[in-house]
Amino acid sequence: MKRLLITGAAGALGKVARAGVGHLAETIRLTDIAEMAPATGNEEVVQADLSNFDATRDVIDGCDGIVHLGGQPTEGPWENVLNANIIGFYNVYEAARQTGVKRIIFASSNHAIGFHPREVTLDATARPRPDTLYGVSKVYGEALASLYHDKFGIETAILRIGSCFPEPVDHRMLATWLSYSDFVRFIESAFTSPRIGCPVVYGASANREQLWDNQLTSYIGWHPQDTSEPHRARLDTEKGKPGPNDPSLLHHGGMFTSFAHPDD
Ligand code: NAI
Ligand code: 15L
Repeated sequence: MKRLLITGAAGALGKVARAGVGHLAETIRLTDIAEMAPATGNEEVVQADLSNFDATRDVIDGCDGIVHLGGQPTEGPWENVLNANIIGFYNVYEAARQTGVKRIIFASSNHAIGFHPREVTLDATARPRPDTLYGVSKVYGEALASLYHDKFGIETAILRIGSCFPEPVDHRMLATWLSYSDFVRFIESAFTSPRIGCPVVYGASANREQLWDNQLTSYIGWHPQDTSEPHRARLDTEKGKPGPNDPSLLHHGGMFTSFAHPDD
């Protein structure tokens, strides 16, 4: 690639991507509504609000690929979900169409399917069952990705990320944890695979407990290498072993299923 754009570059995963994928393109363009560290090496830094179409088009113009991480990253007021995700996701896809972007990674979330009961293993064919307005916005983003692939030929790897943090912080994350290194490996696979189409991939490391099955999208060639298991004993000590009816272990989305309406 000549130029790869990372949105949400000031955020947690944006910083991880920034540190890990510099080799994937001649130039890495970084964007966020928030301030970012100054450009070094082959980087360009452009501050922009993705809810503004013209600003989004300017930042996307000249890019071949996008790692789209920017937006509202959890449940929050409808106004935030609407601007950053509903409007923001549309702006990214429409600007990508107008400027000829070929391939996108869309950071979706397990909260797009969060209300499925945990004992049902899900694959890419699972129907959406969002657990929050945030989850609804991710289902909508996935639908946009599908439309812009089928109608306009833009490929998207839809990554339904579990819990991408330095380490798992509770028992649910023993199943949902995605290590930073496996996240970077996913970006590499999605941009080096010859053809990806528009697959739904679940973003979890090679944990002992698996809620998700990526067999249907194995052609991408992503092989997670890390596991949450070394953290189990620490979590048992710190948090105590959860019982079978622990509310955080009833659904794929954990406690998000019990969040109140964010505007109440
Ligand atoms: P984060 O909150 O650290 O980063 C999000 C970034 O988006 C922030 O830097 C923020 O300034 C930027 N942003 C928000 N509104 C914007 C706008 N209107 N225009 C431009 N930039 C805007 O979140 P994190 O953890 O890095 O997540 C990145 C993406 O991955 C998000 O889309 C999130 O929904 C998704 N994700 C993350 C998971 C995780 O475990 N970290 C799990 C599932 C999904
Ligand atoms: C997400 O979608 C959030 O972005 C992240 O902060 C975590 O809450 C994660 O899901 C999770 O389910 O652990």
